[in-house]
Amino acid sequence: MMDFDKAKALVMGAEDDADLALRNFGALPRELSDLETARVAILPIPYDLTASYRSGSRMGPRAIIEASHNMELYDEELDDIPARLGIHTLSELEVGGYGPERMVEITEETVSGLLGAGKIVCSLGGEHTITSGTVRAYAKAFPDLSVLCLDAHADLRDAYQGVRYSHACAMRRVREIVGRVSHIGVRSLSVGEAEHAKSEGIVLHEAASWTGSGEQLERILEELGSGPVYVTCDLDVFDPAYVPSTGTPEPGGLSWNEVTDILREVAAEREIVGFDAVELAPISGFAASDFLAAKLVYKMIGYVLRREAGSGKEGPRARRKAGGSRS
Ligand SMILES: [Mn+2]
Repeated sequence: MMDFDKAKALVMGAEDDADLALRNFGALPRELSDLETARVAILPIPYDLTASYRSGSRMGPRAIIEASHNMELYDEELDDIPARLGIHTLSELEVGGYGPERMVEITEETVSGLLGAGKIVCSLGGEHTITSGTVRAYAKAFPDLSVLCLDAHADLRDAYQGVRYSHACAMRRVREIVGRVSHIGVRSLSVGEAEHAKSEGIVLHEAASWTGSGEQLERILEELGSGPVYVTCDLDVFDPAYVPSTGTPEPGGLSWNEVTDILREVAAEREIVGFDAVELAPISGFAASDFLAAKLVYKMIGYVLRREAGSGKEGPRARRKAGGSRS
């Protein structure tokens, strides 16, 4: 990754460039967004064919990327510039004309290719069904993968309206691929899903009982095991007061601080190898949800940076922090 001072010069230079009209995540200068050198690949998957209430999540990736153009690239919590990892934004995956099973296959192939090139892939939905494709690719590359699922819904139906690759079945499909899945923020499920969860011994950490205590976080880490973790964040895990722009908003959700506390803890204790943010269905003229989603993605990238910079894999800034010479 790029060292801090060089990234700082580039970021400050880009700020002064009124003509900067790059369409990538973060409106990053070329040096920070080249595919070859970037550690992170942003993959927009504009797909919402199986949406059951309000469609529009196909517009989610574009809204997140546009919001990210107005986001500060300095992270005050980390006192760092997460973009120095390098963030490349791919063009939108062309899946709009396909049924969900084919979309999942195309997603899997694309993500597999990116993993082969050593990228951390951040997929932007689109509906939650995309996660079947990303997790398939990740499970092949990381056999001991676990999945952290932040979602208001259990998504444990075997089929919905006759469709097995429906957004309402997203985690049932993921559970067929990966044994260790931890669900946080659940507050909406059918009686059939509740019975399935009970009979399979699936623990659903309900939003109403989530306090973010050390004990609860410890339990989540236990459920995930010690291997690499994939994070899937359905934005409806947030309370609609934070994120009203989703296909199926549910009252009683988590706050920004609760979600980032979970991500910070998991990123500190486990290796997060990939993530997605799904189900943002932008509401025209209402930007708060889009901005939150963009910042959430950048936060996750920041936590990955902190782990990689802190692990000694990368140099100058980590050493400088250890030496305490920076103030
Ligand atoms: Mn959901």
